[in-house]
Amino acid sequence: MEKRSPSTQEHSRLKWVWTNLKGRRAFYGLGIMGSITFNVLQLTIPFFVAKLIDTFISGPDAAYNLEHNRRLFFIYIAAMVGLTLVRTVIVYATGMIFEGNSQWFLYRIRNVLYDKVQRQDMNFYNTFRTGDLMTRMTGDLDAVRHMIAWVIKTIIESVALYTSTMIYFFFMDSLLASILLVISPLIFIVILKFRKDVGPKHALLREKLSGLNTNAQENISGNRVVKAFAREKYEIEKFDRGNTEYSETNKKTALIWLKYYPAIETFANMMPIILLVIGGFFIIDGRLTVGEFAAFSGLIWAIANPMRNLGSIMNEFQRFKAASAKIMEIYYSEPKIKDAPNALDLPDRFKGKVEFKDVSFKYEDGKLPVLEHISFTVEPGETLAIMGETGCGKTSLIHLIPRFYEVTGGQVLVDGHDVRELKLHQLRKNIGLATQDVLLYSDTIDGNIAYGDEQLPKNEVVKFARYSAASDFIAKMPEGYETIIGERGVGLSGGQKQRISLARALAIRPSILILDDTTSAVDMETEKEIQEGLRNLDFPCTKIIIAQRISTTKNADKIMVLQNGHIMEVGTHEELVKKHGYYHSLVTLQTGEEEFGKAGEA
Ligand code: DUT
Ligand code: MG
Repeated sequence: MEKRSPSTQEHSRLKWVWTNLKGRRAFYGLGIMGSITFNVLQLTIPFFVAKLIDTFISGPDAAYNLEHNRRLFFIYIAAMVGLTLVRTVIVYATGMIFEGNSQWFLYRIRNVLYDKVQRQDMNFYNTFRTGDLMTRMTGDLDAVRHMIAWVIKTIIESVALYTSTMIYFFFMDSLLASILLVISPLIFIVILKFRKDVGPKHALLREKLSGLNTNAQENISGNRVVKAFAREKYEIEKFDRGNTEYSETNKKTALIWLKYYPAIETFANMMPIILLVIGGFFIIDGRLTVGEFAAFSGLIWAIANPMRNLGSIMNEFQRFKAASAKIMEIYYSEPKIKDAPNALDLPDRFKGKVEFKDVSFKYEDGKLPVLEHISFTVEPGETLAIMGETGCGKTSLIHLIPRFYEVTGGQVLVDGHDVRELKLHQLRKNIGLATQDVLLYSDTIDGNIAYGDEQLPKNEVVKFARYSAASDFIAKMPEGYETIIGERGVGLSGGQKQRISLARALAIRPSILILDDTTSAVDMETEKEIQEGLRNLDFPCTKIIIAQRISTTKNADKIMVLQNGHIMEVGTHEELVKKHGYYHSLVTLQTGEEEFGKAGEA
């Protein structure tokens, strides 16, 4: 297995954040400096208040100073007003910096994640569920943004405020400061215990949310199945259960804090009491001035609040931890199928030769091999038809040509080159694929057909629609080619969707056209029209067509019948009919030319 997630240590998470702030680090640093400055400046008011009290109100020279030192009085007042203004400007600016940077980070990471998800190979999509990926790109990302905008800011503020206040306290009276300091470790012990309790809850909470989103997403996109089976009530109840669980987990997480909160609050509230009692004695002893006492009590919140904040900081930090692990998993994921370092550069149009050399294939999560010892060649311009009962490996086989999956044995060659040696982009640009489950975008019909080539002129779009026998029904649509078709093409019949998907595959003028059961839902008459269209394409093209109908396959240059991942029969229509094997029995069944008994025998 590929290693998808890096170290889960906290420091590596923060390092990841720091790495991704590249380009904004100086700006972010400015925000941090601003936060520190603002919090140190918080000390100035109590500092000047202490000076005012000791100089003009309760000091020994108070009366004299009040009479003869008025200027000093006004200087103190002006300094207080001025510093308050400066603080306001700083707090505004730092708020903007933190918010701006966090939004910038969010934007950047969201783009990276989208890019990563886009480039993943099929296996990734088999592993991750859409709802979970959506949770990562929304809720989890927001938790990380919150870390940058709020948590880090609050940590810095708390540390700056606490430290500077403590230094100031020691400066005024080291004994009183030391007594107040003793409370801090007690709060720390409580917070560390809280962290141990709440961490796993956040991981669980995140899982529950992802489950809820996945459930909602699958239901909304699968609403037709729900309706068809009249399972609305069941689905609503199922969602309700998930919702209740999520809500309960949320409550439990919040309750954990309530368990620790009283202890923290008690310790924090002890500070003013200690100050009052011991500070009072110190004033009586003349050890402390009234002004200093006022400064102590005016700033006692500045050491109590950071302690109180520790709880929310720890809580948010745990949320960040759970969310960032999920984001980093995608962030560091690498598609396994990618260009070889020395991939061939073949910018020209491919000729369209396809060759399988003793190919074997097994899905990563599957036990049994899906394809074994498959060898065949399709020359440029030829048509290969693939038949075989459901589950025999037809779709798996054609998915190896655009290298959606890697072979487990043998080689797939296009134009004589192993597909692993080709640039993925060039390889896939040369292949037009109409997949078995048609997925159309919520866009106009024109936009859907021109998906692979945005520059495609309108008349060309119409031409490709004509090749795929879609032009007639499109002309009858209310707004013709400009008609918007819904998500997954709601509003079109199965056969209509298939024809648009065929036109889309043709519109890139592929050297290799692969059709996976693309005409299964159209009537015989329309199918004939499509075959006519495919014969008259105005560009050379190798065709590989999976189909169940003899009428689709009989004109192919080569027909290959798969069974259980092996080639059972291969040849032209005439050759295979003579063989009296599986193909012959299909002919019998589908045309009714021969009596039932003979077919059964084959
Ligand atoms: N299979 C997997 N994982 C996948 C797809 C398929 O294990 O992601 C298995 C199911 C099946 C085998 O591979 O047993 C072959 O599947 P494939 O889709 O290739 O069969 P098919 O010939 O295209 O069947 P159908 O005619 O129903 O489309
Ligand atoms: Mg299939």
